[in-house]
Amino acid sequence: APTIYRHDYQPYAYRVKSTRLCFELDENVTTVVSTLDIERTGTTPVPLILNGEHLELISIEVNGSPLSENDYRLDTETLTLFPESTSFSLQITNRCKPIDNSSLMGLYVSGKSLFTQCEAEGFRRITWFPDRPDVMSRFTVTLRADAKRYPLLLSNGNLISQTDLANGRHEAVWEDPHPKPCYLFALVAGDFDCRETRIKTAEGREALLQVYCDKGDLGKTAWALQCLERSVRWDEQRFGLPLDLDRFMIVAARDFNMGAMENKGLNVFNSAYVLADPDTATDASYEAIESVIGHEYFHNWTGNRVTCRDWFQLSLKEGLTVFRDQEFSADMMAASLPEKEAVSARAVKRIDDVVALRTAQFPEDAGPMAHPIRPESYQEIGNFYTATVYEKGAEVIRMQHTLLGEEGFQAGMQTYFRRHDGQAVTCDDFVDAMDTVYRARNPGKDMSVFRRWYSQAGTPRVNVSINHDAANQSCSITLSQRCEPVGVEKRRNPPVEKPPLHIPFALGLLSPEGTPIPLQNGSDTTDTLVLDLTEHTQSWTFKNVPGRPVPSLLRHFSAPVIVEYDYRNDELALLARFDTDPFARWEAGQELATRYLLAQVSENITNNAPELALLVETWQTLASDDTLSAAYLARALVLPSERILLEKCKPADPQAIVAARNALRAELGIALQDIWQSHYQNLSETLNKSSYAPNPLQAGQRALRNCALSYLVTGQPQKYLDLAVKQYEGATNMTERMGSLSTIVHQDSVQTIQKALASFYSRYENNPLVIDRWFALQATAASTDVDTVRSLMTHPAFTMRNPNRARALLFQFCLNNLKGVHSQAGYAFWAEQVLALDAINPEIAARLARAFDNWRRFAPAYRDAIETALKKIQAHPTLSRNVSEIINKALE
Ligand code: HT7
Ligand code: ZN
Repeated sequence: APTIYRHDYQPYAYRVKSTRLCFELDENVTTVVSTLDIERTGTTPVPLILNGEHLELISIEVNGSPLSENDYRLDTETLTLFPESTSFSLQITNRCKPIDNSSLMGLYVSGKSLFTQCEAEGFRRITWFPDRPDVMSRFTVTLRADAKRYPLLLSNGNLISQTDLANGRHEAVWEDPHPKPCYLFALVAGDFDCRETRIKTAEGREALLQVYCDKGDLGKTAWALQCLERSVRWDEQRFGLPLDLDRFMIVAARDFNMGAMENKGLNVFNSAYVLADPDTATDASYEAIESVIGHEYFHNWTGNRVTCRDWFQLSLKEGLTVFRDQEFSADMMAASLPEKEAVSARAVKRIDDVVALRTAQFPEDAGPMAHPIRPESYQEIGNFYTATVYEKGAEVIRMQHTLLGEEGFQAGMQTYFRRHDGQAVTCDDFVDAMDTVYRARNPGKDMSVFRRWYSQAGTPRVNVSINHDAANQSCSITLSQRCEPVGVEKRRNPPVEKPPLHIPFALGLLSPEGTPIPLQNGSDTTDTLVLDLTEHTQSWTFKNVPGRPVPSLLRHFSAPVIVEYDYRNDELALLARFDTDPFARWEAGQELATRYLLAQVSENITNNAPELALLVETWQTLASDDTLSAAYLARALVLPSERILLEKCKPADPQAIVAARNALRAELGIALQDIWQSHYQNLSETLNKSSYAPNPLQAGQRALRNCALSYLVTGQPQKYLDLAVKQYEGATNMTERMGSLSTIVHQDSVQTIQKALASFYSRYENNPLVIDRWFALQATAASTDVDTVRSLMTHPAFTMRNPNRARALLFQFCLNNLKGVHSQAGYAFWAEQVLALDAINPEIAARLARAFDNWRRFAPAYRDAIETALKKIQAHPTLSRNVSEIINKALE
């Protein structure tokens, strides 16, 4: 497949002033008539190139006259015309086959309904069009379909008319007043229930908010509608951005490749991010729904009103919108709690986001798919909806927020919208807006060094050294940054020179007794100072530091970097006990546990390993600290995940990681039995006093209660398994039920496991989202191996064609069951499933294909077996462009 380069960008040679689409919808064969009002931008004639794939051409007319085959060129991916005049009307009639479309890109069938997914390049599967985000057009859409099968016909914008037609068909006409690129086009046709509310926007406009779902699911849409209304309010209040539509619709789809899609005024969602009630959704699902609904809604400004010039700029909308949804969730959590708890609620959200970044993005940035947040090249854009573009992209926005402060950042956003509303722009345009404000507020400084974050891949390392001068009571801190070559850079000769980045590095100092040392900041003092690291090495000196301090580093994770500082173990224990920054405090405990666990795995890292006793003591101190919220404790007391540990283990030894982590969980379960029991007891009493609500306070309490249960059962299964069974049987909500079921499934009593799984299945057999959980739980269970997964694949409820189901069983096994998958049989199974999925849905297959991206880091026996499996995939004769890009890069 050809490689597309960012530097080859050329503006499109034509404008599409208006687009009229008329659909004769039918799941077998849909006919599309597209009428485009086209104008050339330059003075000399140039070919008009339109994208189109898997389409059947019926006719082409220019200004009402049919073209003959000699007048155009048609190949598998493009239709080329040779217009002489500067402006003309082009009408194309074509057919497509929704029923045969298993890729879920373009127009496809889900259940009995029809949906579209056009981002990034799905519109070309509907009709021929300039399928690129910088071609914006005003859309009018006519939908015709059988009135019984498809009573609801939805598209973007405003409903202009609805008419009954002959032969039991009907028609709806929609007009979107906002010019948009075709990736934001959507249609939905089907029979749905709808929950709605009318609101008045801050500008005084009336707007209708609607959530559509399959018949029978209406009872599970209340939370989604609340989240939508809260999103509207939050964007008005914090960003001053109003809803610009009379009607905003969300439709839940069972079959969907990603989380959701921000089509203008008609968001299509994976039903997993819409449907919730206490009996079927966990606290984590409620939280995820809030965040995804916020995310898609916030795209209305950051993505739709101002969109991307080309797909290399994807982070322009995705990084910014993830930052906005993270802040939305943090504000929502904090708002529901008293002020004291609000600080820790924000820290909990930050911890969760950083864990997600380290789980998915750090490995990506160290592997064969490493790319800057604004990639330089790609073969298949679908492969670049990555943790780097999204999550690291959000960190890059967050650093700009840190450099400018809330007020300065909002001023930068206003500048951005003032300059670019209604345009398709670049990441540089965004930073230009922020830089204008930054320069005005920081004379003599600019963001030129900061911009390198957009073009440099790899996770930078910041090395910290401290020099304390006891005589002068001063302390100097030296920060040095470096970023190793990653991905293709490793093979460059001469080696790539990576210039320094602008890293806002938040730091505090603690006395050897654990009290905060005030740091001079201009004429004030502060506990936390943000240092501007812009060179390879810089030093700062602090006065009035009597003893050698313990540094609290990268507070609130102020930059997406890895910190290197040679802490003594007792210093980490001190930070875990006393640090006033909740993020750095959590980090210290996790680092202590990581050191202990890695030392169990590899004999050569024993020089700085803590004693088990220090770990137990630290966990005990944390678990008994009643100033900490339950939600925070649940994060602080859980050990670093297997995947995060694997990332730090050299060479990576998955089976040893699993064994070491389980052993430590059992040790802590036994050693702190009394504390776990008392938490379990107290939290049960507290939770029993009120009915279920998906609020952060209760969610934290349930999380800590499940954490305590899991430690108890892991430590002494014979003594505490009954407690888990009791919780399972008496559960009044899904969080309790899943917490206990997952504890049951991860121990050894086969009979208890089978009984609980059977009861769960029969209770929820008609709820697909819960059956996904049932598959996922078994996929990750300690006893599950390839044979178990194969047998689950023969279950009548399993299908590869539904992405949620494939993710629940295959992805969960391959990505999150290290014990089960890391064997020759596991890798062979993975290769087989990548190929099977590729024939159905290349976007999904390519994601599974990335499971062992970092195979070269593994210990030799694992490495060789993964290489064999990768080569098997590579040798397959009909790989999609998606999978072949991933596998070729992995083997390069
Ligand atoms: N902007 C949306 C991207 C998306 C997508 C991309 C490729 C294939 C299917 C897809 N579905 C949605 C999602 C978002 O970031 O909001
Ligand atoms: Zn997005």
